[in-house]
Amino acid sequence: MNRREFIKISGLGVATPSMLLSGCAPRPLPGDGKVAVSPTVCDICFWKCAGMVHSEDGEPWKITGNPDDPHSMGRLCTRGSGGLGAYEDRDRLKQPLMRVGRNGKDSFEPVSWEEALDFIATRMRAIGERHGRDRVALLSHGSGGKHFERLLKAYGSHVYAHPSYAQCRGPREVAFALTYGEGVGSPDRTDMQHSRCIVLIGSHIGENLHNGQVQTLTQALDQGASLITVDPRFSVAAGKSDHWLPIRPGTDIALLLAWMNVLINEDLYDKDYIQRYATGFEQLRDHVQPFSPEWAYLETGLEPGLIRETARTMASHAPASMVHPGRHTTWYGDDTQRGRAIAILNALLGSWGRKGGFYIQEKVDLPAYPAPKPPKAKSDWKARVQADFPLAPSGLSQAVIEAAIGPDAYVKGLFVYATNLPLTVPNIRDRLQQAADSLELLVVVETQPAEITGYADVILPECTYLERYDDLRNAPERVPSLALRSPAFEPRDQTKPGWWMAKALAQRLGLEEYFPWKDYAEVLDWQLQQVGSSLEEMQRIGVKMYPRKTPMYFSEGEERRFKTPSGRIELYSSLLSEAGYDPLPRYTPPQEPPADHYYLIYGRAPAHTFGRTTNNPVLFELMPENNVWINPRAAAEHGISNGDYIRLRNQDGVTSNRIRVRVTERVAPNAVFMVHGFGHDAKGMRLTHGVGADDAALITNVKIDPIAGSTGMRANFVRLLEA
Ligand SMILES: Nc1nc2c(c(=O)[nH]1)N[C@H]1C(S)=C(S)[C@@H](COP(=O)(O)OP(=O)(O)OC[C@H]3O[C@@H](n4cnc5c(=O)[nH]c(N)nc54)[C@H](O)[C@@H]3O)O[C@H]1N2
Ligand SMILES: Nc1nc2c(c(=O)[nH]1)N[C@H]1C(S)=C(S)[C@@H](COP(=O)(O)OP(=O)(O)OC[C@H]3O[C@@H](n4cnc5c(=O)[nH]c(N)nc54)[C@H](O)[C@@H]3O)O[C@H]1N2
Ligand code: SF4
Ligand SMILES: [Mo]
Repeated sequence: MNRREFIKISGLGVATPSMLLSGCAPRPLPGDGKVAVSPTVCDICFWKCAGMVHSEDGEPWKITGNPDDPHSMGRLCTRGSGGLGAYEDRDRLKQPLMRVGRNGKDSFEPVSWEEALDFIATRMRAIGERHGRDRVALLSHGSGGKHFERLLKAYGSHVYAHPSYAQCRGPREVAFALTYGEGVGSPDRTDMQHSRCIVLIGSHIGENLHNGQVQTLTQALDQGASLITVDPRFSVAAGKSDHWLPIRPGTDIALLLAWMNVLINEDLYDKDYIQRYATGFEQLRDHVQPFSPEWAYLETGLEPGLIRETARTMASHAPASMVHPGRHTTWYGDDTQRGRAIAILNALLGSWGRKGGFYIQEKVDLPAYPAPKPPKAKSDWKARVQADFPLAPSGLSQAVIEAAIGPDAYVKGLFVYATNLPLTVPNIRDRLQQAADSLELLVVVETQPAEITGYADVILPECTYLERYDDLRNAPERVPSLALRSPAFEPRDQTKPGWWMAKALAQRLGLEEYFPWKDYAEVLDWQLQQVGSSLEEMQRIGVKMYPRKTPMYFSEGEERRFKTPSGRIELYSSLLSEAGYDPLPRYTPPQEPPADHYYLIYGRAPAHTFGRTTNNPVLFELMPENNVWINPRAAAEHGISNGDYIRLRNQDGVTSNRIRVRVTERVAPNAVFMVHGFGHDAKGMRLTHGVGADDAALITNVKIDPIAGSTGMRANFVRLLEA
């Protein structure tokens, strides 16, 4: 294969930010035109709120929450309301693009859909003949990825990974599955509106705007629930808390062990629940003996009295006492153990399966559209791609990229759908370039000219979620429901929905039998007919609720079998023990910052989702750049003032873009905080290009979790430099 270079798609014309924004001036109320309303499911983040898109004479007006929707409770967040900006963004991809090499220089040229799809199908066939059909992988994030998953399955490949596992909630899902036999799932099954006590460990709900969760947290607080927030930063949630525990970063397991120590030694745990459901209590009791609050004080910096008091508060409200499992949990590489400690603490409080703790999820029993069963995969891909992580239930994005490097690579073709890998998977740019060099086919399905497109052979422009159907939302939750995403507008330019691309490729590969429908409306209507609805009905109502078939909580004194090897809640994990890992959570002290360095902490801001919205003109207006939070003490030491621009240099000598300083007491003197998703170097994203700094660039020390295989990103440190 030829070596190929990373190409930055550049803007097509010269435009000033105000020109780029001008399409998005606030809209007047509708005039005399024809107003239409159509249902959607928001795709700006993964909470999947259902809403209604309002337009006048086909022109966008506004998006509102669907009042019947349990995810949004009728209200969309800032980002969801700004979703029209994704449709109107002038920098969107407009047509299929293909890499061409001329005079030793690569560039992208516009091609027709025919040409792009023929090229992909031809390369896929060649890979199948030369190496086997099991060698094409998919990396995807978001609901539309399903269409490509179906395509690859039909083709004979089963290699897929989503960054929502190894870069996000993987460790907590593995931890809860080891303990309770099932994960937390999405939406998180937290029964917050009934909680009397809520513990947030680095979960910054309020900045992390998972809509329904923010609303239920608020509801709980209005009803007088106690809130305990563990965060080295004075987050929005910390500001609403009864207790803020400003923990030394990376020492959460020490705190969790000390809390267990108090609950057990002061006899505050739910004895009946533990006796009825759990196994391994004696081992746990012995294990936590050395971890007194006094011991934890030296690790965490939190007063022993405060640790005792908060443990007692939790116990006094149990079982309506919920220690939140967090969501983005890939922190320090011991994340599955931290997740286990959280799961065990909840078992001691008896909160799993109990009102105010964690409810039992249910979804609609929705049949799939009739199609033949896809062929079995020819090889055990996990044994080839991620053999070191037998307990990881899902694909690891970084391992799939690794498995695409070199002449003997296992992965020969790769589809990337809606994930901007260079900013998403830590320390991956070089490896991604090497993978691109080795791969015989790299297809990127995108809406924007994001960084990932620069590595592609072919870029397929998808229309936004406002211009297409996708699968029905059928999420496991409190009350089962279905929600419809339907097109509010015709796809702009030459963009197409993912389902259309997958079907068109299937036709070229002789796989039509797996896509035996005309278009996606037919699939949805058939499915809805099976559950007493129709596309016509859903087009009107958007969300339909279904009755639960089983109770939402364990009933009093009920016997239950859990899906663990022992059939019980495993405080002591038999699977971890058999696989040679610590069967009870063990604390490993975190790395200390080198001299003159600060802990690098990152997170979310209400106005944006990662890097996918920073070029959205509506949301750009709300928050054009990120800033770096610095404690006044550190600022004074460096002679830095609020509003100054500085650069950050990490422990490995990597320097960031310039970033504006926010001097604030809300971050600890030994740490700095920044919002993820800025500092784009993709030229085609003209609004956001070069604005703010990218935390991913500074995350070069990656701590792989030995159990979940996920990428811990928080063991990085920065110095402050003049810009
Ligand atoms: N450094 C650092 N890394 C992180 C995180 C962090 O905080 N810091 N967070 C981690 C977490 S929690 C997660 S979940 C992951 C998220 O990782 P990603 O899902 O990769 O997040 P985004 O950067 O938003 O990239 C989404 C891409 O999809 C494209 N896109 C948007 N809508 C559509 C669509 O409708 N169709 C198609 N085909 N493409 C679309 C966007 O243009 C964008 O390029 O990142 C993880 N990585
Ligand atoms: N507005 C908005 N909301 C979002 C998203 C978004 O992009 N934008 N993304 C969504 C997604 S996919 C996810 S996964 C979630 C992520 O949301 P969460 O799971 O809530 O957040 P994290 O990013 O892990 O946590 C960031 C918090 O952890 C704190 N922290 C840092 N180090 C430590 C430590 O060592 N110990 C403790 N206890 N705390 C620490 C930080 O100060 C910060 O407040 O957000 C979701 N919601
Ligand atoms: S929380 Fe906000 S961005 Fe996420 S799906 Fe709901 S409305 Fe959309
Ligand atoms: Mo995430």
